[in-house]
Amino acid sequence: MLKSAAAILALAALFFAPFNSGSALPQLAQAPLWGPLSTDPETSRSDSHLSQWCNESKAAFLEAFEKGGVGDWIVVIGNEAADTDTMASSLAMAYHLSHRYHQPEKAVALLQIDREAIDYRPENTLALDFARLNSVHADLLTLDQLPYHRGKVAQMIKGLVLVDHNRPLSYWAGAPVLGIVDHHWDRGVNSTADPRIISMVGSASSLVGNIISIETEKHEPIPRGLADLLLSAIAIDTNGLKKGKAKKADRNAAQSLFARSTSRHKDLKPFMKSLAKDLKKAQSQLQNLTVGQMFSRDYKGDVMYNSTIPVNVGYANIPEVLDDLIERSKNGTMQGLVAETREWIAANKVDVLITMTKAKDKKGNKIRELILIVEPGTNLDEDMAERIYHTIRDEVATDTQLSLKPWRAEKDWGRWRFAWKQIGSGTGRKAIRPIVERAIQEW
Ligand SMILES: [Mn+2]
Repeated sequence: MLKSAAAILALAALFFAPFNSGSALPQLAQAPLWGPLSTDPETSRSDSHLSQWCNESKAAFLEAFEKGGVGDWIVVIGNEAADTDTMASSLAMAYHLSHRYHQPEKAVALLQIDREAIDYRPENTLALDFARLNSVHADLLTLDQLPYHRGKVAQMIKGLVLVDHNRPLSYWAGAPVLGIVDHHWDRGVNSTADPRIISMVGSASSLVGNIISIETEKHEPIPRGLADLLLSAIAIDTNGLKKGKAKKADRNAAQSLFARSTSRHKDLKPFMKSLAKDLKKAQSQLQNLTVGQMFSRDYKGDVMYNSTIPVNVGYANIPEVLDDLIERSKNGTMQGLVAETREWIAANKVDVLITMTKAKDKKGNKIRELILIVEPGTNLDEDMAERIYHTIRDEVATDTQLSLKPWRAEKDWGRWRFAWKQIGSGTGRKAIRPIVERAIQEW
């Protein structure tokens, strides 16, 4: 059954019913993006070849844990923020590895989030629907379905292929990195990976798309749904192939994937623009998420070691400011926000949480805030929390590059938490991370 994009978003809204404010769902582009249902299996919108394969590879991988082991399996992972690019590039890479004529591998894509978190990014829900994947994501392998913790799985598998990041989380230390296809800054590790393609283009999905199109004679054409999914990721990351955002590799990949997609547009450019518009619209529909879901939505965390003590450090990006988060809490107060943040931190066993908020004020000026929370209880006792909090706070507060001033001093945040407002254009996760890492190693 063909579900319209509006219908799937309505469904997503129902899913978050407790906080459904009933506000408008995104207005999708006037002209339908994708072709109609057809009796021709090659062009049919109901073609779910991709979903079928996803289901099969996931089932075979999970079964292998009980039957003979997973020693011959490659797990393809993207980064743990699990955005559309990570989803599309990991599924595409796993598909590619398992379908080439020469040396096909047993490969499965693993999303490093729980299944319910996929919908915390409404653009993911929409892109998956466009690609005709299962509406409740039963065909995707997520963390909550693994029979063991990542650290144990790492020691059992043949190896990892990384897409959309180039250094795996510390949990995966036991697994060899066999391949890398990424568009982030090269951290210079895993030099024996083959392929090792790291290029600062708009989207990792473009790089995987290009591998597929270059090696197209080496396997059957990819499912049309997979071309559609990769195009969605490229459209989001390059804002519809916008100049400056899209590099040559992005345009080339989009062109070749377009020929294989179910798009009903004749021309690539208007199609990509329209696709980006729909997905961007969906991206901003966050009104039904709870405070905790806002933290989970774009979260990157890992374990750091200070001599012998493991410290769980995480970074959350939130596309709204503190005042909005306070309003989002169940009772709309600062205390409410603090309580819900605490709950989330405890549930996720985080010791140090760095939150970066970002929004525009009424005049269109960018506002960025930085929130530091250190929480004893998991790995840290109160003395450790005290020390680590002050070390990070001092490092961050005196950093000239960050240029911060305290966020409303009259608001009581409680112990081991502090918020700043950034002055000027501000900097993101990339700039703050080394400061925090240094502070943790020094305390
Ligand atoms: Mn990416």
